[in-house]
Amino acid sequence: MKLLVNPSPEKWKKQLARPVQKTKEINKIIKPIFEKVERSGDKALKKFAHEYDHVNLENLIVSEEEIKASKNQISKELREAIKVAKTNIEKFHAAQASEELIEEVMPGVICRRKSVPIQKVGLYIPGGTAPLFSTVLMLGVPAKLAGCKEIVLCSPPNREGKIHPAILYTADLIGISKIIKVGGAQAVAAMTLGTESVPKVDKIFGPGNQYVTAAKQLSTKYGVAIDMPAGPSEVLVYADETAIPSFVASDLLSQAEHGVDSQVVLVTNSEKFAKKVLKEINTQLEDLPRKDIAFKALQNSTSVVMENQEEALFLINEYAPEHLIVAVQNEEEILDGIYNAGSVFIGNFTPESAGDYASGTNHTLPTYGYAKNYSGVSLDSFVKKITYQKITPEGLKSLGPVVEIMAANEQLDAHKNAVTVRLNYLKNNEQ
Ligand code: HSO
Ligand code: ZN
Repeated sequence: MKLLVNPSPEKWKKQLARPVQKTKEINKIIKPIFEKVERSGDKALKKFAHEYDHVNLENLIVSEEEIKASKNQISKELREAIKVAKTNIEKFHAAQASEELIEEVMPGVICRRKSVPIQKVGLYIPGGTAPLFSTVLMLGVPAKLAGCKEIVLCSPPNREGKIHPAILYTADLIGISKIIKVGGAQAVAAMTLGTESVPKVDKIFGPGNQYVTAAKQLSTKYGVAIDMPAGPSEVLVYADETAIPSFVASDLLSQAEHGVDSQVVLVTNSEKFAKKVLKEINTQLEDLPRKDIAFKALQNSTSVVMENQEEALFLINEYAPEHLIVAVQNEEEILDGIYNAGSVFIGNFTPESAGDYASGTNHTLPTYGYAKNYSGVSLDSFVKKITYQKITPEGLKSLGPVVEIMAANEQLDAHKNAVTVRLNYLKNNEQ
């Protein structure tokens, strides 16, 4: 981990810059995948499973027996933990529901707005080194609460042609039954275009590697929406000497173990504290099974000593971290100064892991600086809002002339006429 002491903005901006994504080369690989899926459907998906997942699949759809069997393939303790997490996530996301809004803006002119579920959603759950069954909760729970009609879950199979039982168990617990063994860009292509086994969806959610991310971007060209653009996961910890070095080190490492491209940043007002954290990182790293991954991630990571609080806040907001941990004495003052962050973890006893799994907030968050202009996944991500207006004859009498003059000045006479014919009708039919 690199240590910068009171660096100039140019210096830290350069050091904290996210790696440029190699979209051009990746798109060259993604486009033919979409074309093959479009042309050959399930047949193409099976071929990809053979090529990339090294497995020959007869059926892409996970059978009911496989789903039922998953329960006994994971421990009772894990099942109970998943249930607690599910309840918390449900509570927090259910509380996000907004009531229908009705406003009579002038007499007889009534405007309404209502949330309506996105009908068909696709959830992508990565497999690989860490089976992210927690992501099933983070995407599946709000999808169910929102009332989405069709929920499709895609996840890559292992070499035995199976999806991790914790993923299946969690999906079943939420009530998701359409689970398909397909991973990578081809999964996104399948949910975008539809195949014999995979329904075409309206919006695709979920994390993934660069290929999945690029495929999601491409799917938007086909009229599919995506949760948000994505890059590697990241955390920024802002701590002072009231924080505990071993806690801070554990948080930085928990993010570093996600992948070699993860970014972790420590910002502190004390060089002494920064050095203590770095020492702790080295100690804790030794015992981690994923220490090779975490070690590599730490090589691209930075500790910044920033004695001036205002400058520290400027750095945090400019970096716009996906996860921000605030472990300082004057936490409320700092929180007031934060306007760019995906999710914030406050105080010494709120590790990022709590939000990753079970506190109730969503862990699908904007990375790569997108916290400047995107929110994390929430109940809102699974609905769209339809507006309505109803105008009474009285209402049109007052609003009509406003529209007529505006339309006339935009030189759109048909627009004006749509009001005029009605006002004339009302005049002629007045008793
Ligand atoms: N930190 C990840 C979420 C996660 N962590 C899943 C563990 N499992 C991105 O927010
Ligand atoms: Zn995590």
